[in-house]
Amino acid sequence: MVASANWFRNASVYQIYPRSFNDSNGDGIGDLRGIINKLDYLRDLGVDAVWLCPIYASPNDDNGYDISDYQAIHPDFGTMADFDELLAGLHQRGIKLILDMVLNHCSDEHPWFVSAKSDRNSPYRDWFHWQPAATDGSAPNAWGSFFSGSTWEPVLAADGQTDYYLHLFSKKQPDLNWENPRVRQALYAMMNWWLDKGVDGLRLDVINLVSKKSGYPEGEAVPGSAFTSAFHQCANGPRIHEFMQEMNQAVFAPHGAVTVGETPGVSVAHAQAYTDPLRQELSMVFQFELMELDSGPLGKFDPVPVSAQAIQAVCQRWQEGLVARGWNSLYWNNHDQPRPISRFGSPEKYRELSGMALAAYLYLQRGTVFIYQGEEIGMLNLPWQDASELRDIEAHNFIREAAQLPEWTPDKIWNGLLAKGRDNARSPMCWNGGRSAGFSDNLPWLRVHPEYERINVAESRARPDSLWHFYRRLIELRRNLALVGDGRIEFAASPHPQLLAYRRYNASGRELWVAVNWGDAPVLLADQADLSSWPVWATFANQAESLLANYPDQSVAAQWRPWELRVWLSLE
Ligand code: ISL
Ligand code: CA
Repeated sequence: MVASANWFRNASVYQIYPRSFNDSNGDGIGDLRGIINKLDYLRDLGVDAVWLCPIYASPNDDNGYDISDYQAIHPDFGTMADFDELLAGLHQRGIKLILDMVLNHCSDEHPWFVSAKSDRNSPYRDWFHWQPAATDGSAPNAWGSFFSGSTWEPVLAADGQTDYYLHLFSKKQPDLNWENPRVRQALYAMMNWWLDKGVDGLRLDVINLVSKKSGYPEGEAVPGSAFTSAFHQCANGPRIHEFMQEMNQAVFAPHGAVTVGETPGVSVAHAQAYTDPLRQELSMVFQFELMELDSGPLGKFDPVPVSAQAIQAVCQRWQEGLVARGWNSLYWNNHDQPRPISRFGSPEKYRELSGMALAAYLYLQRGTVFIYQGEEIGMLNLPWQDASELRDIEAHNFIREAAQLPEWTPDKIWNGLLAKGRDNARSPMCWNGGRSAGFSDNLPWLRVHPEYERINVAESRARPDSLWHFYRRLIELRRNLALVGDGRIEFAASPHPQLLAYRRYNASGRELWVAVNWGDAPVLLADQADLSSWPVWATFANQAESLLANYPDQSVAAQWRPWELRVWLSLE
């Protein structure tokens, strides 16, 4: 039994979407050797670990989240020898590796499912969720998929009977039946195989969906959809904690592996149960409340504005909710979410200033930080021309389904995709101002951001006051300041709706203050009453050292410039 790891508490993890990170062989697709060629970049940025999105054999219906062989490297990405070299190269630089594990479903081209689908008597039949058609031949119930349409796909058997299999995502991603202990044991053996190679942790894809309610109950209808919510019927199901604890004992604990569960829709209460160390389930989870703030009445593709106060309220709820039991992850984006400066910041007028404010405000809270490739140079959403440029199955299925629904006009659909489409995050990493932004010697699989000559790694690293250097200092500060990992947190009431602030503190009395003017408009706290509402603030400004700022000079406490950030540490 390996001591349970705690390295993750002050850590900053860098998420790599391999298809879009760096192409070493000129086929327009990122690959493992491309990552190997950037290991010194990761060391220079100072990250503590890498989360690597799926690299396994897959037909790429969902870009690798549909796995057809869990222990083989997709030929687009290279070989197992390349993987071993990458792992060694990371470890030589003191960087740990977290692999992505997709356990709720596999590919319909996985041999398990090929066998199950072909023969009702296959030994693999009950590795999946099968249900007979309803009496009228239709799907067993009206559950709706994350990727539009029904979650049930019909299969006509040789005897003329139609059975349906469950897929919460695409029809090429059949859900695995976790009620079957042989399924769980096979998945545990696979994960142990990777951890035995020296992998340090696992990111668990939609792990809170693996325990389904028996009988697949109908559930409530979802506004703006012809379907009920499969998600609400499957999230945090009846045996979920039993399964997490079994997996922890069989896989994580013996290796001291760090785990982060992706848990769409998780509440603070559920997260306490998943991440309370005494329960021995997961190290932490990805919650979605910050990511759902801008979802309007018709869902994620119906974006609404988000206020600074709403952001602080979510942070406060999660920070206070997990301070005694559990652990937070802290992230603004990933391969499923749009670029954070485009979404929450000021992409036109204050791109880097708002990027610095976003990063410091969230990443100096209590939790493990997850930075997504390109975030550190302030990459933005793309001005996509039309749907032919998009590659994401979620987008194309959404376009097809929404076109049938009266509340979705073509403009509303397209504006939703521009703002929230997952291709925004999957556009190739911009390394320099050269051909294909230095990502590839050929035409990349997905459009390169048209502003790559202005926004790229080489330009950002060459400028000492850039967002890239700010991230490097922030990552270093997080790792070296124990207060960030272990300190308590108190959010300050704000004298102005744009001003957000909190303090980190510990028993020794040291304090770290973080405050931001969240918006393009300057704020002047002229009114003495305003200032007095921040008593510590005014005092603090004179008895502390400035650790991090996004303006070169420290203006007076009353005046706040656009997106101004201040981080102060009390003197010893
Ligand atoms: O994409 C989303 C935005 O709403 C999320 O709903 C996302 O689909 C959900 O969080 C599950 O994401 C994970 O599982 C999917 C895969 O497409 C995503 O890339 C992965 O992060 C199915 O494996
Ligand atoms: Ca390649």
